[in-house]
Amino acid sequence: MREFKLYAITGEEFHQGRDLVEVMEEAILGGVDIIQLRDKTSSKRDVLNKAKSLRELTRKHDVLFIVNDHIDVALAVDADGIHIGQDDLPLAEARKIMGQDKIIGLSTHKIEEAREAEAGGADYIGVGPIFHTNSKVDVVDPVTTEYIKQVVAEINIPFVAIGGIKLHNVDQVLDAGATRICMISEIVGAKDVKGVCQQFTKILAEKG
Ligand code: 3NM
Repeated sequence: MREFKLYAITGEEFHQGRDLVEVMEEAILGGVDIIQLRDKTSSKRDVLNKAKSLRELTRKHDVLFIVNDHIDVALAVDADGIHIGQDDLPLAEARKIMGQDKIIGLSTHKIEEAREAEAGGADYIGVGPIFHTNSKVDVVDPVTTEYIKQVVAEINIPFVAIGGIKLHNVDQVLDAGATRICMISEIVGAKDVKGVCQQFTKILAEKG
C-alpha cells in the first residue's frame, strides 16, 4: 500500500453549501494524500455519482481514493479501496470481493479488534475515536491516546488516528505515536480548507 499521512473524509453536512469536489480539491492542494467518500444518507445512485467525481479528482492529483462501506460503488469506479466498520461486511468477505490488490481499511475501537483486523489481513486500521466527536452517530466513548499507545506497542499494520482531532490537540495524538491522522470536521468544515491542511502537513513533517 502506498504511504499516506493526512487523510480527509467527506462530511457534506460541514461543507456549508460548498461543492464536494471543490472542498476536497482544496484539501488535496493543502497536502491531503488520501480521501474517503463517506455518505450514510444518499441513495446508491447519488453515492455512485459522487464517487465518480472524486475518482476523477483523485486521479488528476494522484492521491488515494477510498469509498466507505459501498463495496459495489468502490469497484464500479475503480477506487483504490474501501473502508468498513465493525458491523459492515466481514473482512474476509470484503477481501473476496475486492481482491488482493485493493486497500481494505477497518475501524477499530479496542485492541482486540485491532488484533483481529491484523490477523484478518486488513491493510490499515482506524484507531478511534481519540476525542469526542459529533461527526459519527452511535460512536463509542473516546478511547483516548492510550489506545494509540497500545496499538503502537502491539500492531504491525498501518493505522490512522481518528475522532475529534483538531489543530489544537493533534500534538497529543502524534506524541502518543500516531504518524497518520484522519479528520472530517476540522478539514471540510474549515473556512480555509487548504490553509488548515497546510498546517497539518507542516506539523506532520516536523513530527514525522
Ligand atoms: N470514525 P471528526 S470517529 C468517521 O472512531 C469516524 O472510528 C471514527 O470525524 C472512529 O474528525 C469518526 O469530525 C468521525 O471528529 C471523525
